[in-house]
Amino acid sequence: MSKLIQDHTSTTETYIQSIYDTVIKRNPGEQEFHQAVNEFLESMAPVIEQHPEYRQHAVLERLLEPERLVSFRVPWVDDHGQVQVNRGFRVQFNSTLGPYKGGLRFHETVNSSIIKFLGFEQIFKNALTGQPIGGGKGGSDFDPKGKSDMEIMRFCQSFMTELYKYIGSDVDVPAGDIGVGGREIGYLFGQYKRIRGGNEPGILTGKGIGYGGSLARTEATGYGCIYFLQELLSSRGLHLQGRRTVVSGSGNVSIFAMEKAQELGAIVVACSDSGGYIVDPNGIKLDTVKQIKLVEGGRIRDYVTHHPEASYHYGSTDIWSVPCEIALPCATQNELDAAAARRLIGNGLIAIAEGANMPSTLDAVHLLLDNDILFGPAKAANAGGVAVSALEMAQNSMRLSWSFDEVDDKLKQIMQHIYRDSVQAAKTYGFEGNLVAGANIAGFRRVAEAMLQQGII
Ligand code: NDP
Ligand code: 2IT
Repeated sequence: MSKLIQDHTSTTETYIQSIYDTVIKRNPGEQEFHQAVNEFLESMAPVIEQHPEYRQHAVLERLLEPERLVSFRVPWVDDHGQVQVNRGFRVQFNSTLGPYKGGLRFHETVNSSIIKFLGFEQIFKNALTGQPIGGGKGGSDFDPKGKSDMEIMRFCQSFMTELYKYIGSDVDVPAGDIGVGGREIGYLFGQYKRIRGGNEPGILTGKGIGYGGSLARTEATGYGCIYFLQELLSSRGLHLQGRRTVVSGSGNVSIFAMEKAQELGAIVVACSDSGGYIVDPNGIKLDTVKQIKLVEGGRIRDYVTHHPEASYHYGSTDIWSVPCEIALPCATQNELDAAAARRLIGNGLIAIAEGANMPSTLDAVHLLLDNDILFGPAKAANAGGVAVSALEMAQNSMRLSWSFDEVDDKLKQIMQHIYRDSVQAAKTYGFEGNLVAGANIAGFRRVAEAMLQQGII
């Protein structure tokens, strides 16, 4: 038995601090992972006090250690005949509620810290959806920018040639994330099928509609984020209609968040990519953004050549200087810091819903909550993507497919449930109005209860 469990006299705070210290010691230099754990542990004291059995059974200690982390070499040959070597990862963080589930990220910044922070958050996000899925994440430091279609294909094939050993429809089910969309999932799926010699649609989600994908999965994260935002706003009797909105990024999550926000009457005035941001005071023309980013694979600055009334500004994080009432960070982690939060508050911000994972720094989160800004944390607000992934798995198991509206209705209901559960958990544990804590606690309680039932594993 660990010293922590025997030491009943130490206060809850000391106990939680000691857990955090162990995480730092065991995962040196992994700042993003430390940050995600820190934010989570800030919500845990009242839960641990009300449920001494969690401490007794070392639930937190076990949760913080991934069940498994694999890292592997991904060799591939580029269009010039040169051999390239990347590093692949899969973290299988927690399988209490179901098969490991979570996306694959292809981006040059990927390392074990990024994968572990994403995998850790995924556990609670997935629990919040109410679907039977555990938490995992993976990816590679491969940079898809500027690569030809054939290079992407060869990379995906090499990646899957190693990854296939660790996944399966009842074991671990990857999907997309930054740099991994429908095209990459197709190549990954094809290679898995070729290696295994059988068609197992349940091994990946985000598949093409023609071979086992679910309608509305492409839209799910962005739409879900807006459904969550609607709940947040309606708690104060507010609506999206006519609200000036800024959405960072111009990828999968951002584009469909903009689409649903516009459908509900919001005026989206700015969006970005990693190079900079555009401002269109008359409202972003989404067809142009889709053409540039989804069809041509171009840069967001190209927008101004189509719409000269818009302006382009270098530097993506300055997007938060654009005045707005609604801010939706939908690009990447730590893209919204305390200075940005201060500027947004000064410019009349009402609400934030996080489409990206951990887009706000911890200082920014504290500032926004202290200033009574409606705040939809990532684990809750962007859970719509993985929720519809779970619906894709369900359709694959039944060998049938639901209509777009059926899936969209289920998504809406799931987002409303997540909102209600987070509000309720915050209230029960003394964090009323703080959905960061509410989402952490609601997700954690579901996992912790099932962990107790499954014994010390
Ligand atoms: P995409 O690859 O489709 O789009 C990513 C967007 O963010 C692009 O506009 C990209 O710009 C920008 N971006 C990426 N990295 C950076 C960076 N370091 N600095 C500034 N901008 C950056 O990814 P998704 O839309 O799928 O993912 C966006 C976020 O949403 C991520 O945090 C992801 O983890 C999260 N998420 C995704 C889900 C999904 O279903 N896809 C589900 C839940 C969360 P550029 O084009 O220049 O690279
Ligand atoms: O961060 C996320 O929730 C995702 N990238 C989606 C994961 C999934 O399995 O659909």
